[in-house]
Amino acid sequence: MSIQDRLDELKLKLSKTPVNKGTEKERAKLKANIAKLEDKKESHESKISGKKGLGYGLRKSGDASISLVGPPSAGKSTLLNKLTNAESEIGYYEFTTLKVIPGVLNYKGAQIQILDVPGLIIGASKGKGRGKEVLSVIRNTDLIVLITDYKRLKDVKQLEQELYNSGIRLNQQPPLIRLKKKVSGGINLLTPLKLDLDEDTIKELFREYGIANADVLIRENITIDTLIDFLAGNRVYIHFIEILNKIDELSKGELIKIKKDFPKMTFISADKSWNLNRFVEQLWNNLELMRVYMKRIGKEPDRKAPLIIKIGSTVDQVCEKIHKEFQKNFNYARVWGKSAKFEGQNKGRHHILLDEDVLELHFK
Ligand SMILES: Nc1nc2c(ncn2[C@@H]2O[C@H](COP(=O)(O)OP(=O)(O)O)[C@@H](O)[C@H]2O)c(=O)[nH]1
Ligand SMILES: [Mg+2]
Repeated sequence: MSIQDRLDELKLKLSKTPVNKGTEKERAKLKANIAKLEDKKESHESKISGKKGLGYGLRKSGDASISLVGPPSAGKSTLLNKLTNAESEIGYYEFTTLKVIPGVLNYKGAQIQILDVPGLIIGASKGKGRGKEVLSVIRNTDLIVLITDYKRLKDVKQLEQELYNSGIRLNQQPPLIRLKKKVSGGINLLTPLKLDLDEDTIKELFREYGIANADVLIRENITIDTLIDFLAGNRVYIHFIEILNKIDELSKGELIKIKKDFPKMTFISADKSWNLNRFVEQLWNNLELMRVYMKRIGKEPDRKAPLIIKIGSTVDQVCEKIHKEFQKNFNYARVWGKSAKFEGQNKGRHHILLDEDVLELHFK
């Protein structure tokens, strides 16, 4: 029996299993087996085609990367050209963009790579088109922007499903689970919460993934699916923004109606440059980046060239980003700005910086 036959069989069985407390353990087992087979199929197929992780031979560059996806002719190329230095071909026909085109958006001193990724189509996660390659590009970016127009609003849910099927979790945090494997003693479950899932079901899922002995700390009300995500270990958690383009073609009444049905969507006209500033600000906020101005002793910092780093980073992480030697030889830092109680305050390596802080490093 092929992997696919086995998968179809299990999926049929799952669809016939009623959803209630009594069938929880059975459903958990079925779902785990389905997830494992999907992963097995995936690695099997990529072995056959001999393809490695990143498709299209693309390299990451800049401080962060964004993938721009959506149905053909939604306006991906138009938007990319408005936001970046890229020259992405704009066409009246579908499938004008056959390869991924990168551009760089310069914003607040950061260089943000935006990739025009055309091939995310319905069926991509099953390998339709160059689906697998396309998904592996998307997987490696920091933010996904899905662009559509009023004619293709119904595609949104399906494209989200394609991303989900390929192990990409949108606007979701990794499950709050800590696992410490042991050699004996069974599964020892610890949680400060009252969980909806039965302890038995949870243990069964761990066993399905070959973990028989471990201390497990669970700090959120997990579901079968989020626990499988954790156990599978190859899921990625990426920020996600949905935009509706071509609002210049809509009446006020039509817009109001769509806004009601899709409250989370951002409305733009790439062609007319409507709402693009707000949209770029939204990109920046979702990337969760901040600026740190490095200062040499006795000199003014260069405010045009910030170091771009994740929000919540420490002095130590800044050192690491600049040079390993900096991290090794660090003595203390002086900090100006929002995270300092007074100008030029002395801080240690674990100090958490805030946006637009000025940082002066002192070494041993
Ligand atoms: N009315 C209108 N047309 C747009 C807008 N943005 C893009 N278009 C048009 O939509 C068509 C497809 O655009 P393109 O950027 O090539 O879409 P892509 O296939 O997603 O890259 C072109 O004819 C564009 O001129 C917009 O904001 N308003
Ligand atoms: Mg295009």
